[in-house]
Amino acid sequence: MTTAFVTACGGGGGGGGSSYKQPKGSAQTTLDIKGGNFFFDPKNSDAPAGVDAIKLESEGGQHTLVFDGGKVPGFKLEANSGKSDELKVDLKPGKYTIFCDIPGHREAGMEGTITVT
Ligand SMILES: [Cu+2]
Repeated sequence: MTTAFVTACGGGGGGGGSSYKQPKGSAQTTLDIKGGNFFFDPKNSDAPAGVDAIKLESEGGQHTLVFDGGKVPGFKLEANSGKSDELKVDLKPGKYTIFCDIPGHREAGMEGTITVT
């Protein structure tokens, strides 16, 4: 019998989203999405396939914008009241679900889609 010492202390919660690597090239378009308690406006957006920028603007409270299902690993926008956050992303055609990952917000309605064609 061997006792494996697997210490689970590595990492420590990551460095706050800096692991995401933005695609090269300029964005074809910028999706302006407003986040509030508890909604995205617009809820459903369309974007051309390729490199686009997504901007989250908080209309009140702290909110995030992430992709569901690990479709875009590491991508996370985070904005507090009156602030905005923006990142570029390379999107393939398809329908993506986005949501705010702050506990309770998605359930309260902070969910939407981005349809890429
Ligand atoms: Cu939120």
